[in-house]
Amino acid sequence: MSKKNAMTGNFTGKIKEKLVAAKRKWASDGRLLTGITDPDRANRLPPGQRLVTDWPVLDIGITPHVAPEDYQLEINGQVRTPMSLSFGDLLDLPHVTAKNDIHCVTSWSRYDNHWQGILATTLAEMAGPLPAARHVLFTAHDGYTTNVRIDQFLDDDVLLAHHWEGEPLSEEHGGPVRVVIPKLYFWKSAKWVRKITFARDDKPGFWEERGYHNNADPWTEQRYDND
Ligand SMILES: Nc1nc2c(c(=O)[nH]1)N[C@H]1C(S)=C(S)[C@@H](COP(=O)(O)O)O[C@H]1N2
Ligand SMILES: [Mo]
Repeated sequence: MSKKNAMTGNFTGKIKEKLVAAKRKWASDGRLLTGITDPDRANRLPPGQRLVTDWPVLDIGITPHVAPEDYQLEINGQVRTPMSLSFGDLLDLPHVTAKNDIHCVTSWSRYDNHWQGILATTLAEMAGPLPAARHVLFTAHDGYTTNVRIDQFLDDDVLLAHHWEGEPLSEEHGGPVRVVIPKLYFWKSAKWVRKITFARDDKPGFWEERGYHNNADPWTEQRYDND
């Protein structure tokens, strides 16, 4: 299984095949589904979730080592101004601090994460999505991909984060820069993001192709696409 992976060109190493197989099985079995929904968010903890105080590391198994000085973020596709931004370019943009909760589909949630980063809307203002842009596709340095609708990306709480709890985001959690989309299950928040593509058409990402829900709303338990 170490053949060139179809996901991206710079994919190297071996993914955690067992973990991927187990999570695919969860999807086909509908594991963790409670059948309860809380669309109005009456509770802080979404259905079927349990609170943790540590911060689990979850990924497909390759931790890319990207030095901040080598980091580039490409923004392309259906935009007026495609661009490539270095880490320094990103640091020069207006910054925000934000606090939010993380909800991972494997059932852990973590409250009150403090981030520093750049709003997705700031990047969108610079790149200028064209009217044809309806979806946003993320590509990461480990080959991982994920996808959201453009309105989900342009929500006012979506960040490109590079600090967590006042410290540079650690490598295992996606440093130098990761996406944070608080309203969706955390698999939509690409670590080590290297490309943000505004697209006319949707394109399922790594987990979306393996049985996970395209929309990923924790409050209505959109865990799997067969529910
Ligand atoms: N590049 C990349 N981003 C990724 C993943 C991954 O494998 N690669 N896994 C996703 C999943 S399933 C989860 S739950 C979160 C975990 O982020 P954490 O390790 O910081 O908790 O990252 C998401 N983003
Ligand atoms: Mo996850």
